[in-house]
Amino acid sequence: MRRILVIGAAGQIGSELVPELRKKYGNDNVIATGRKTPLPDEVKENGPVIYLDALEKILLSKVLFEYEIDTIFHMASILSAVGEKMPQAAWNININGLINVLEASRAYGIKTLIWPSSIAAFGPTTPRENTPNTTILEPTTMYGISKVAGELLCEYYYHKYQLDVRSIRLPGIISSETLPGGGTTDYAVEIFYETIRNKQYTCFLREDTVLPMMYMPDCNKALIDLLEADNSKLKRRVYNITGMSFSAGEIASEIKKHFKEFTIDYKPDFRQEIADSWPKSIDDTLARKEWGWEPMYNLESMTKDMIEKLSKRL
Ligand code: AKB
Repeated sequence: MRRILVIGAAGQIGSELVPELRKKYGNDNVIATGRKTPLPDEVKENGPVIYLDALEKILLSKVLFEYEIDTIFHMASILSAVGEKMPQAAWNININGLINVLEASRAYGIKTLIWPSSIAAFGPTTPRENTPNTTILEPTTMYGISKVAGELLCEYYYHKYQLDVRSIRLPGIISSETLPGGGTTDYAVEIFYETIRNKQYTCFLREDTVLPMMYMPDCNKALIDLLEADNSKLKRRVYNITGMSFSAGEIASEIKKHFKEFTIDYKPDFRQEIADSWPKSIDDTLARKEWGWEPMYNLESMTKDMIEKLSKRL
Protein backbone atom coordinates (compact mmCIF):
# COMPACT_ATOMS: atom_id res chain seq x y z
CA MET A 1 0.00 0.00 0.00
CA ARG A 2 1.23 3.49 -0.84
CA ARG A 3 1.98 6.17 1.81
CA ILE A 4 0.81 9.39 0.19
CA LEU A 5 1.51 13.02 1.09
CA VAL A 6 -0.81 15.66 -0.39
CA ILE A 7 0.80 19.11 -0.24
CA GLY A 8 -1.85 21.83 -0.56
CA ALA A 9 -4.83 19.80 0.71
CA ALA A 10 -6.93 22.89 1.48
CA GLY A 11 -6.99 24.02 -2.14
CA GLN A 12 -9.68 23.51 -4.77
CA ILE A 13 -8.21 20.24 -6.04
CA GLY A 14 -6.44 19.02 -2.89
CA SER A 15 -9.61 19.17 -0.78
CA GLU A 16 -11.42 16.77 -3.11
CA LEU A 17 -8.40 14.67 -4.06
CA VAL A 18 -7.69 13.67 -0.43
CA PRO A 19 -11.08 11.94 0.13
CA GLU A 20 -10.72 10.12 -3.24
CA LEU A 21 -7.22 8.93 -2.37
CA ARG A 22 -8.36 7.81 1.11
CA LYS A 23 -11.15 5.74 -0.46
CA LYS A 24 -8.62 3.96 -2.64
CA TYR A 25 -5.52 3.70 -0.44
CA GLY A 26 -6.96 3.82 3.10
CA ASN A 27 -7.57 6.81 5.43
CA ASP A 28 -4.34 6.43 7.40
CA ASN A 29 -2.18 6.18 4.29
CA VAL A 30 -3.04 9.63 2.97
CA ILE A 31 -1.49 12.52 4.91
CA ALA A 32 -3.13 15.86 4.15
CA THR A 33 -1.09 19.01 4.65
CA GLY A 34 -2.06 22.66 4.85
CA ARG A 35 -0.44 25.97 5.66
CA LYS A 36 -2.80 28.95 6.02
CA THR A 37 -6.25 28.03 4.74
CA PRO A 38 -8.23 25.77 7.12
CA LEU A 39 -8.72 22.22 5.84
CA PRO A 40 -12.29 21.06 5.09
CA ASP A 41 -13.96 19.01 7.86
CA GLU A 42 -14.06 15.88 5.72
CA VAL A 43 -10.27 16.07 5.27
CA LYS A 44 -9.63 16.87 8.96
CA GLU A 45 -11.89 14.20 10.40
CA ASN A 46 -11.03 11.16 8.29
CA GLY A 47 -7.27 10.84 8.40
CA PRO A 48 -3.91 12.37 9.34
CA VAL A 49 -3.51 16.11 8.88
CA ILE A 50 -0.35 18.15 9.46
CA TYR A 51 1.04 21.66 8.96
CA LEU A 52 3.50 21.86 6.08
CA ASP A 53 4.98 24.69 4.07
CA ALA A 54 6.82 23.37 1.00
CA LEU A 55 9.24 26.29 1.34
CA GLU A 56 10.48 24.88 4.67
CA LYS A 57 13.02 22.30 3.52
CA ILE A 58 13.83 20.77 6.90
CA LEU A 59 10.21 20.38 7.87
CA LEU A 60 9.47 18.76 4.50
CA SER A 61 12.28 16.20 4.99
CA LYS A 62 11.10 15.52 8.54
CA VAL A 63 7.57 14.76 7.33
CA LEU A 64 8.76 12.42 4.55
CA PHE A 65 10.95 10.57 7.07
CA GLU A 66 8.49 10.37 9.98
CA TYR A 67 5.46 9.37 7.91
CA GLU A 68 7.44 7.00 5.64
CA ILE A 69 6.06 8.69 2.54
CA ASP A 70 6.62 7.05 -0.86
CA THR A 71 4.21 9.06 -3.06
CA ILE A 72 3.63 12.82 -3.24
CA PHE A 73 0.96 14.99 -4.83
CA HIS A 74 2.39 18.52 -4.81
CA MET A 75 -0.72 20.65 -5.39
CA ALA A 76 0.28 23.94 -3.69
CA SER A 77 0.43 26.79 -6.16
CA ILE A 78 -0.41 30.47 -6.76
CA LEU A 79 -2.75 30.67 -9.77
CA SER A 80 -2.73 32.98 -12.79
CA ALA A 81 -4.77 36.00 -11.65
CA VAL A 82 -3.27 36.27 -8.15
CA GLY A 83 0.13 35.55 -9.73
CA GLU A 84 -0.17 38.72 -11.82
CA LYS A 85 -0.86 40.72 -8.63
CA MET A 86 2.18 39.26 -6.84
CA PRO A 87 4.54 37.77 -9.44
CA GLN A 88 7.52 37.39 -7.08
CA ALA A 89 5.45 35.41 -4.57
CA ALA A 90 4.10 33.25 -7.43
CA TRP A 91 7.63 32.42 -8.54
CA ASN A 92 8.74 31.74 -4.97
CA ILE A 93 5.89 29.39 -4.05
CA ASN A 94 5.53 27.73 -7.45
CA ILE A 95 9.21 27.20 -8.24
CA ASN A 96 11.12 27.26 -4.96
CA GLY A 97 8.37 25.09 -3.45
CA LEU A 98 8.65 22.63 -6.36
CA ILE A 99 12.42 22.42 -6.27
CA ASN A 100 12.30 21.70 -2.52
CA VAL A 101 9.83 18.89 -3.15
CA LEU A 102 11.94 17.51 -6.02
CA GLU A 103 15.09 17.61 -3.88
CA ALA A 104 13.45 16.01 -0.83
CA SER A 105 11.87 13.36 -3.11
CA ARG A 106 15.28 12.54 -4.55
CA ALA A 107 16.89 12.37 -1.11
CA TYR A 108 14.16 10.14 0.38
CA GLY A 109 13.77 7.85 -2.65
CA ILE A 110 10.13 8.83 -3.30
CA LYS A 111 8.59 6.31 -5.71
CA THR A 112 6.30 8.73 -7.59
CA LEU A 113 5.74 12.48 -7.50
CA ILE A 114 2.70 14.01 -9.20
CA TRP A 115 2.80 17.75 -9.92
CA PRO A 116 0.17 19.60 -11.96
CA SER A 117 1.19 21.90 -14.78
CA SER A 118 -1.46 23.97 -16.54
CA ILE A 119 -2.73 25.24 -19.88
CA ALA A 120 -1.10 28.46 -18.64
CA ALA A 121 2.21 26.99 -19.88
CA PHE A 122 0.99 27.97 -23.35
CA GLY A 123 1.00 31.55 -24.60
CA PRO A 124 -0.11 33.81 -27.44
CA THR A 125 2.32 32.23 -29.93
CA THR A 126 0.98 28.69 -29.28
CA PRO A 127 -1.57 27.30 -31.79
CA ARG A 128 -4.92 28.01 -30.04
CA GLU A 129 -7.10 25.25 -31.51
CA ASN A 130 -6.43 21.63 -30.65
CA THR A 131 -3.10 22.60 -29.05
CA PRO A 132 -0.63 19.68 -29.35
CA ASN A 133 1.39 18.19 -26.48
CA THR A 134 4.69 19.35 -27.94
CA THR A 135 4.43 22.95 -29.10
CA ILE A 136 5.57 26.53 -28.47
CA LEU A 137 5.70 27.39 -24.74
CA GLU A 138 6.02 31.18 -24.46
CA PRO A 139 3.57 32.21 -21.70
CA THR A 140 3.12 35.85 -20.74
CA THR A 141 2.01 35.37 -17.09
CA MET A 142 4.25 34.63 -14.12
CA TYR A 143 2.08 31.60 -13.34
CA GLY A 144 2.64 30.30 -16.89
CA ILE A 145 6.37 31.00 -16.69
CA SER A 146 6.55 29.04 -13.42
CA LYS A 147 4.66 26.15 -15.05
CA VAL A 148 7.08 25.98 -18.01
CA ALA A 149 10.09 26.15 -15.67
CA GLY A 150 8.44 23.50 -13.48
CA GLU A 151 7.86 21.18 -16.42
CA LEU A 152 11.52 21.49 -17.40
CA LEU A 153 12.62 20.84 -13.80
CA CYS A 154 10.49 17.69 -13.68
CA GLU A 155 12.02 16.43 -16.94
CA TYR A 156 15.46 17.25 -15.57
CA TYR A 157 14.98 15.33 -12.31
CA TYR A 158 13.58 12.35 -14.22
CA HIS A 159 16.53 12.12 -16.61
CA LYS A 160 19.29 13.15 -14.22
CA TYR A 161 18.15 11.33 -11.06
CA GLN A 162 15.54 8.84 -12.35
CA LEU A 163 12.95 10.44 -10.04
CA ASP A 164 9.58 9.23 -11.33
CA VAL A 165 7.83 12.58 -11.59
CA ARG A 166 4.68 12.87 -13.68
CA SER A 167 2.63 15.89 -14.69
CA ILE A 168 -0.57 16.92 -16.47
CA ARG A 169 -1.41 20.32 -17.92
CA LEU A 170 -4.70 21.00 -16.19
CA PRO A 171 -7.35 23.17 -17.84
CA GLY A 172 -9.82 25.21 -15.73
CA ILE A 173 -11.25 22.95 -13.01
CA ILE A 174 -14.95 23.18 -12.13
CA SER A 175 -15.87 21.90 -8.68
CA SER A 176 -18.75 22.01 -6.21
CA GLU A 177 -16.91 21.70 -2.85
CA THR A 178 -14.08 24.25 -2.58
CA LEU A 179 -13.87 27.50 -4.53
CA PRO A 180 -10.78 28.00 -6.69
CA GLY A 181 -8.43 30.68 -5.44
CA GLY A 182 -7.40 33.35 -7.90
CA GLY A 183 -7.42 31.80 -11.38
CA THR A 184 -8.64 33.09 -14.74
CA THR A 185 -10.99 30.13 -15.23
CA ASP A 186 -12.70 30.75 -11.83
CA TYR A 187 -15.70 32.33 -13.56
CA ALA A 188 -16.87 28.84 -14.59
CA VAL A 189 -17.28 27.95 -10.87
CA GLU A 190 -18.53 31.35 -9.63
CA ILE A 191 -21.29 31.34 -12.24
CA PHE A 192 -22.91 28.31 -10.53
CA TYR A 193 -22.76 29.81 -7.02
CA GLU A 194 -24.28 33.07 -8.28
CA THR A 195 -26.94 31.19 -10.25
CA ILE A 196 -28.10 29.32 -7.16
CA ARG A 197 -27.90 32.38 -4.89
CA ASN A 198 -29.02 35.32 -7.08
CA LYS A 199 -29.96 33.98 -10.54
CA GLN A 200 -27.57 36.61 -11.91
CA TYR A 201 -23.87 36.69 -12.74
CA THR A 202 -21.47 39.36 -13.96
CA CYS A 203 -18.72 37.60 -15.85
CA PHE A 204 -15.18 38.97 -15.86
CA LEU A 205 -14.49 37.51 -19.32
CA ARG A 206 -16.13 38.31 -22.69
CA GLU A 207 -19.07 36.20 -23.84
CA ASP A 208 -17.11 34.66 -26.73
CA THR A 209 -14.08 33.60 -24.61
CA VAL A 210 -13.52 29.89 -25.14
CA LEU A 211 -11.29 27.97 -22.69
CA PRO A 212 -10.55 24.28 -21.99
CA MET A 213 -12.21 23.03 -18.78
CA MET A 214 -12.70 19.86 -16.75
CA TYR A 215 -15.07 18.70 -14.02
CA MET A 216 -13.51 17.73 -10.67
CA PRO A 217 -14.35 13.99 -10.80
CA ASP A 218 -12.43 13.83 -14.10
CA CYS A 219 -9.54 15.78 -12.57
CA ASN A 220 -9.27 13.34 -9.66
CA LYS A 221 -9.52 10.41 -12.04
CA ALA A 222 -6.74 11.85 -14.24
CA LEU A 223 -4.41 12.41 -11.27
CA ILE A 224 -4.96 8.90 -9.87
CA ASP A 225 -4.83 7.17 -13.28
CA LEU A 226 -1.57 8.94 -14.06
CA LEU A 227 -0.16 7.83 -10.69
CA GLU A 228 -1.10 4.22 -11.40
CA ALA A 229 0.04 4.23 -15.06
CA ASP A 230 2.75 1.76 -16.02
CA ASN A 231 5.94 3.82 -16.33
CA SER A 232 7.17 1.77 -19.30
CA LYS A 233 4.16 3.05 -21.30
CA LEU A 234 4.89 6.73 -20.55
CA LYS A 235 6.95 8.32 -23.32
CA ARG A 236 7.07 11.75 -21.65
CA ARG A 237 6.68 13.36 -18.21
CA VAL A 238 4.08 16.03 -19.06
CA TYR A 239 0.70 15.40 -20.72
CA ASN A 240 -2.02 17.58 -22.18
CA ILE A 241 -5.48 16.63 -20.92
CA THR A 242 -8.90 18.17 -21.34
CA GLY A 243 -12.53 17.51 -20.54
CA MET A 244 -14.49 20.04 -22.60
CA SER A 245 -14.19 23.49 -24.19
CA PHE A 246 -16.90 26.15 -24.06
CA SER A 247 -17.35 29.91 -24.16
CA ALA A 248 -18.75 31.98 -21.29
CA GLY A 249 -21.88 32.45 -23.41
CA GLU A 250 -22.26 28.70 -23.94
CA ILE A 251 -22.10 27.82 -20.22
CA ALA A 252 -24.65 30.59 -19.53
CA SER A 253 -27.04 29.07 -22.14
CA GLU A 254 -26.59 25.63 -20.57
CA ILE A 255 -27.45 27.04 -17.12
CA LYS A 256 -30.52 28.80 -18.59
CA LYS A 257 -31.90 25.37 -19.54
CA HIS A 258 -32.22 24.74 -15.77
CA PHE A 259 -33.04 28.30 -14.61
CA LYS A 260 -35.00 30.29 -17.22
CA GLU A 261 -34.80 33.43 -15.07
CA PHE A 262 -30.95 33.37 -14.98
CA THR A 263 -29.31 36.48 -16.46
CA ILE A 264 -25.68 37.26 -17.22
CA ASP A 265 -23.75 40.36 -18.20
CA TYR A 266 -20.09 40.74 -19.16
CA LYS A 267 -17.54 43.14 -17.69
CA PRO A 268 -14.12 41.93 -18.82
CA ASP A 269 -11.22 42.89 -16.51
CA PHE A 270 -7.45 42.21 -16.51
CA ARG A 271 -8.12 38.46 -16.67
CA GLN A 272 -9.40 38.80 -20.26
CA GLU A 273 -5.86 39.33 -21.53
CA ILE A 274 -4.71 36.19 -19.71
CA ALA A 275 -7.58 34.15 -21.15
CA ASP A 276 -6.84 35.49 -24.65
CA SER A 277 -3.28 34.16 -24.37
CA TRP A 278 -4.43 30.58 -23.64
CA PRO A 279 -5.65 27.84 -25.99
CA LYS A 280 -9.33 27.34 -26.79
CA SER A 281 -9.06 23.58 -27.10
CA ILE A 282 -6.47 20.93 -26.28
CA ASP A 283 -5.28 17.82 -28.11
CA ASP A 284 -4.93 15.12 -25.44
CA THR A 285 -4.35 12.17 -27.80
CA LEU A 286 -1.06 11.19 -26.15
CA ALA A 287 -2.60 10.93 -22.66
CA ARG A 288 -5.39 8.81 -24.13
CA LYS A 289 -2.90 6.56 -25.95
CA GLU A 290 -0.19 6.21 -23.29
CA TRP A 291 -2.23 5.88 -20.09
CA GLY A 292 -5.84 5.51 -21.18
CA TRP A 293 -7.11 8.99 -20.29
CA GLU A 294 -10.80 9.49 -21.04
CA PRO A 295 -13.07 12.16 -19.48
CA MET A 296 -16.53 11.23 -18.17
CA TYR A 297 -18.21 14.66 -18.22
CA ASN A 298 -19.19 17.13 -20.95
CA LEU A 299 -20.76 20.60 -20.59
CA GLU A 300 -24.27 19.20 -20.28
CA SER A 301 -23.60 16.47 -17.70
CA MET A 302 -21.23 18.69 -15.66
CA THR A 303 -23.80 21.54 -15.51
CA LYS A 304 -26.56 19.17 -14.37
CA ASP A 305 -24.37 17.66 -11.64
CA MET A 306 -23.06 21.05 -10.41
CA ILE A 307 -26.59 22.43 -10.14
CA GLU A 308 -27.82 19.34 -8.27
CA LYS A 309 -24.90 19.39 -5.81
CA LEU A 310 -24.89 23.15 -5.16
CA SER A 311 -28.68 23.38 -4.87
CA LYS A 312 -28.51 20.85 -2.02
CA ARG A 313 -25.55 22.46 -0.29
CA LEU A 314 -26.22 26.20 -0.57
C1 AKB B 1 -6.05 29.45 -13.60
O1 AKB B 1 -7.06 29.92 -14.14
O2 AKB B 1 -5.07 30.11 -13.26
C2 AKB B 1 -6.00 27.95 -13.37
C3 AKB B 1 -5.32 27.23 -14.49
C4 AKB B 1 -5.91 27.18 -15.83
O3 AKB B 1 -4.27 26.68 -14.28
N1 AKB B 1 -7.31 27.43 -13.20
